[in-house]
Amino acid sequence: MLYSAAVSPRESLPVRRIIHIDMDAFYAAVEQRDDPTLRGKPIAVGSPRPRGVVLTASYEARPFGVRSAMPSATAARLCAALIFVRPRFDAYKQVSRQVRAIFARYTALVQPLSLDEAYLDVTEAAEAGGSATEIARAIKAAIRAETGLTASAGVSYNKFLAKLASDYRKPDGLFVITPRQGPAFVETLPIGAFHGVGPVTARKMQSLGLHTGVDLKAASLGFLTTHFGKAGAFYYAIARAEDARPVSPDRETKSIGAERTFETDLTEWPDVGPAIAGLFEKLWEAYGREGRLARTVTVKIKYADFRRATRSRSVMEGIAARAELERLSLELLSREFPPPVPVRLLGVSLSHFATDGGQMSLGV
Ligand code: TTP
Ligand code: MG
Repeated sequence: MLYSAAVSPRESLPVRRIIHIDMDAFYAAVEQRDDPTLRGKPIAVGSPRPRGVVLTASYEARPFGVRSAMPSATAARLCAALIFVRPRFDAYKQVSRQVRAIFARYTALVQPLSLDEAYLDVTEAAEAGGSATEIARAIKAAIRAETGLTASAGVSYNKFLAKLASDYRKPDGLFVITPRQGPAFVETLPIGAFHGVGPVTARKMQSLGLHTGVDLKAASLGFLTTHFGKAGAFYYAIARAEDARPVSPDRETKSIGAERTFETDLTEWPDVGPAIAGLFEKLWEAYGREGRLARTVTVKIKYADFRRATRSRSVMEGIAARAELERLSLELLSREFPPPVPVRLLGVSLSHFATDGGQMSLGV
């Protein structure tokens, strides 16, 4: 039998040129840009209320230990001078649009990960003249000139390394990891610094004796898939500084969700609200980062006997207020109470994102 040699031009390219761009202290930097009295000061974007969380902190606040996702009360305790600023998602979205327009000057292969972060495949542009590093430098300069903000850039031959590189010299950084440097760079990393290895997986790896990139590289593919399932193959590859994932411009978030398994199963309706308050907090934050309006809310229930149910509700105009998200979710859940058997997990997700025009202006 004859086979035709079907190698696409992109696959036959020896080395890709990938840039990862990430804005510095994004929401906080926009607030300091727009209100000069905040410049040079420790600020946290988020609600100062006791149940509020910090979305991000200015670089002045970071030496105190103030971090994203930290309860506002903790942040205020760590840094007495901390100024809380309410988020203005419209302003962040506006900057995000400007920055994406700058990326588009260099390549159509742009994959945004959030309002402030994107991968760019500049292989073609770099071949046409000008190295990937020069392109990264030009993009940083354009961002500074046109938005008044700084970004950090990582340049490498795959997504995994480009992302690591952008983090390496933050803020206002530019760091390059060449194909020669990649494997050695990964070997020195502590397990917790691998993007794609979350805190839970990191703890599990440590309990298996995997503390650094060297340890991970020494683990066999069989060992990793036994302990980590499908993700094992990904870990095996990144330990070798290999990552074949393409920069895919149309990869869109299809849904955003949060869920919670309860220590004690739920049976009483009045317990539901308090039990999932934190879940709404988490979901609303992630939704703010996505930057597009969702039209559908879905609730998920898992029962003590492991049966599960989902219920959905859609609204034409999109969900723009947190109170609406909570009301719709609780309405859907209230119909399932009292439950036939105790409830062990509840989840809420948002989907059917606007592909255009769905301007996000979230009430907080
Ligand atoms: P990040 O890029 O993670 O953080 P950052 O840009 O504030 O700071 P850095 O210089 O370290 O990159 O996230 C981008 C924005 O997303 C951030 O400004 C606020 C928002 N965000 C949240 O709302 N919640 C979160 O938990 C995180 C991590 C970010
Ligand atoms: Mg950032």
